Amino acid sequence: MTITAHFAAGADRWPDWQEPLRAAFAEAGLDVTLTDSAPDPTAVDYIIYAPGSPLQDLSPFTNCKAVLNIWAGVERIVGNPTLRMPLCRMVDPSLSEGMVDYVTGHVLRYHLDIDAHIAGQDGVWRHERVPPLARERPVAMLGLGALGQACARALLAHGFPVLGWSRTPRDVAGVECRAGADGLTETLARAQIVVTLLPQTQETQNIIDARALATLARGAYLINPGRGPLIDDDALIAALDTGQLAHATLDVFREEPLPPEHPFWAHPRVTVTPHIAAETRPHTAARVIAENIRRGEAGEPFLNQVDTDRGY
Ligand code: NDP
Ligand code: OXD
Repeated sequence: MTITAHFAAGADRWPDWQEPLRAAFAEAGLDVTLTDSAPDPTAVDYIIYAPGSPLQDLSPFTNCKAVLNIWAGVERIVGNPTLRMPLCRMVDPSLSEGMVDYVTGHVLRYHLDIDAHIAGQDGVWRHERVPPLARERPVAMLGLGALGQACARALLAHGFPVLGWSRTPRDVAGVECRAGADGLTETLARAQIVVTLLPQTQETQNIIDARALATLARGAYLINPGRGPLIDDDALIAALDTGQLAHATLDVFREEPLPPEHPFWAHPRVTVTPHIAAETRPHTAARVIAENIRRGEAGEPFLNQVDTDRGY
């Protein structure tokens, strides 16, 4: 029997996704009718979804077996009251590789003080800036999920001590893992660079607030590719202004695109990147979608199913 998959992840993405999805379905031996329009919502078995989709009312999709999100983050769909079917998020090898590159690149930029050399190329031979070794520079990884663990492993391979923090206790080889509120304070107190790879939930809002920033060693660095609301923006600017925090690299914001008048753009101690830390790549992610459809049809548990009560 033919399976119907409705691509509701945005008209702009349809050209890039059609071919990889069809190829992945064929590779998985699935007979799928893939459509970007759903004249009869009751005939749809799976919805392929992205945040910001024009599709917000899922209630007509009465026979839909799952919503398959092509993003890792689900904060813009998880609370949708019409979501009555399972929701799966994206865990994709290319997404993880992209995030590893982004995080490693920005950690090394801070660690080696690359900015000082670029800005200080003025004909004066200054030899005073010898960086510590990576093994002398603890990095905190807030969030030890698919992306946090991949980044932690890459940083460990470079020699950085990694301090990990998660909601429930985790055991990640080589990482000093902590959980809970006390665990956060202990983690931050020892870190020189903090990376936030947490989902946006009620519990993680403003996790980096004035108190958290004050817990850090003076002159620490922050890299946030997680979500904007993890950070209290005013507290962050205050910490940067006093030098408590030396610099922040921010990829995600409460409002995206970041408005031109937002103080982060002009702040000398902030680097803004336009939500480009990691992108879902259709050729690898289509296989994850196909595998979840195969599982749905075989009555097997879905991969990466979101716990809607937990919010991620
Ligand atoms: P996962 O769901 O795999 O991991 C989330 C981690 O955060 C888990 O370790 C989880 O703890 C931890 N966590 C959740 N809530 C809390 C809490 N209240 N206190 C402490 N720890 C908590 O997510 P991913 O690693 O796949 O992705 C993380 C986030 O990265 C996404 O939600 C998205 O927001 C962002 N992202 C950003 C991209 C970009 O381009 N900027 C691209 C892709 C993702 P536990 O292990 O106990 O469950
Ligand atoms: C994601 C993202 O959640 O790109 O996948 O932010």
